[in-house]
Amino acid sequence: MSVTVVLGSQWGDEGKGKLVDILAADIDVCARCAGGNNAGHTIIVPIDGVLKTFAFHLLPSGLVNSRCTGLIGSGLVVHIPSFFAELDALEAQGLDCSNRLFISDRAHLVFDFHQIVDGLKEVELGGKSIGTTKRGIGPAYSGKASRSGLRVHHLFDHETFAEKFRKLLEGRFKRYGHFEYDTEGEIERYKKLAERLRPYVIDSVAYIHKAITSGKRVLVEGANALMLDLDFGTYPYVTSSSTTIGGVCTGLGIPPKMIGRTIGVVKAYTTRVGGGPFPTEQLNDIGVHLQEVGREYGTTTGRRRRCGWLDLVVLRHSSVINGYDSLNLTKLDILDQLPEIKVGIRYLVDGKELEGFPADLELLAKVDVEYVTLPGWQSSIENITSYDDLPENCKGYIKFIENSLNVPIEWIGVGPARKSMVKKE
Ligand code: 2SA
Ligand code: GDP
Ligand code: MG
Repeated sequence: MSVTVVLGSQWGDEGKGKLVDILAADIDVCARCAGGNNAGHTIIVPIDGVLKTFAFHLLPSGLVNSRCTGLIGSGLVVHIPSFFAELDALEAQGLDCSNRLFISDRAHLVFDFHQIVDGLKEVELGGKSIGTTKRGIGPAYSGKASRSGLRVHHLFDHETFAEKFRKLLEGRFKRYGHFEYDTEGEIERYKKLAERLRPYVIDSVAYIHKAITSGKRVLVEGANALMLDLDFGTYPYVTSSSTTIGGVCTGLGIPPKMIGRTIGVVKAYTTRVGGGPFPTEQLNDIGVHLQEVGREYGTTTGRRRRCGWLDLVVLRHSSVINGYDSLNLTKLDILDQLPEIKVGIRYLVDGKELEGFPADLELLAKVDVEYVTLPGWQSSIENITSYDDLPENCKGYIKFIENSLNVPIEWIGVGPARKSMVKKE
């Protein structure tokens, strides 16, 4: 009776979706616990001998496996039109999700006005904007925290829904001025959407407890990543949900003792989308190389991702909070051509080492990153299937990370496709 959890260890886009898809072969339920359709998980799998690419945003990536049921937990914020758009797109690609996709009646709703407000807030911030995905995530979680949000179950009491919706919107007009919005049209649209949504809505607490206690294998798919966590990330340049192991319990309503193992996904270098500090960022040829070879573009917004060296200070911070049992090192193949690879090992301020990852961004701006330089392997590892066959310098890089974090690396990603994953015994 235990749950497996996959979490992002850096600033997101580590390749969580690919690992979730691989693990989903032996999983009954794949659940999302936090975030919304700001996430972007790309999966490349062979279907009838042809490689197909699936992009997941709100729906759990485990759905590619036809025996896996997807659960959208209570900790999420859900834009219902996007839920259906994603579902329709997956079904158009041949993925039949009927009777195996559920959504919690406690999940909060994201409306178009949240997305408008997301954009307006970013404009207000000017040069200090967060660089959000503009999917309305922050405004919807703000409504939840201020106890004025609407939840999925509200959709099924149309009169109350309409009344609360009008009130919510009035509040936004007061705060941001009157923006164009078809309030009554939106209320009518949700009346229809509610009917389409009804078969998907469940009491997710009862569902997941029954699944776990009856021996079903449950996998939780983390979205975003530790450094984007509302509490432990680079606040305020974070998302508005709990992206850590804590968010698994609060976002699904399960106790910590039901979590069996936690796998951290670590990209072999670092990327970040949007604004905010990034100590090992490389604003030079190395950054461009990683961006281009790694095809580092946002899965949801198409934005270029900022790139830099691996940062062990970030990973230690991430590891102590999430307590990883093992790691999946991904995109190691992107380093194939480099003669030398650097790894950030310590942050120094005025020559003195900082103990952890600083909360204060002013302090973070002053850090000097100390690097070690490791030799590259300068050969392609994409078709390698066994750990022993990896070049010695490549194994050296893997061992260096493993030893520095004191967490075993269990999987090594050597290419984007499902088959390009080396299992280290
Ligand atoms: P938001 O929209 O309020 O959650 O944005 C707040 C910050 O969180 C970052 N964020 C992300 N960072 C990496 N990947 C994300 N998902 C997409 C992807 C992003 C995309 O897989 O590529 O397509 O641009 C994601 N979602 C949110 C965001 O950049 C802000 O820094
Ligand atoms: P997620 O948000 O953590 O699920 O990651 P994304 O899907 O947003 O971004 C990871 C990108 O890297 C996707 O395009 C994946 O197809 C790709 N990818 C994942 N693992 C590997 C790998 O080991 N090698 C290479 N070359 N690409 C990978
Ligand atoms: Mg992503």
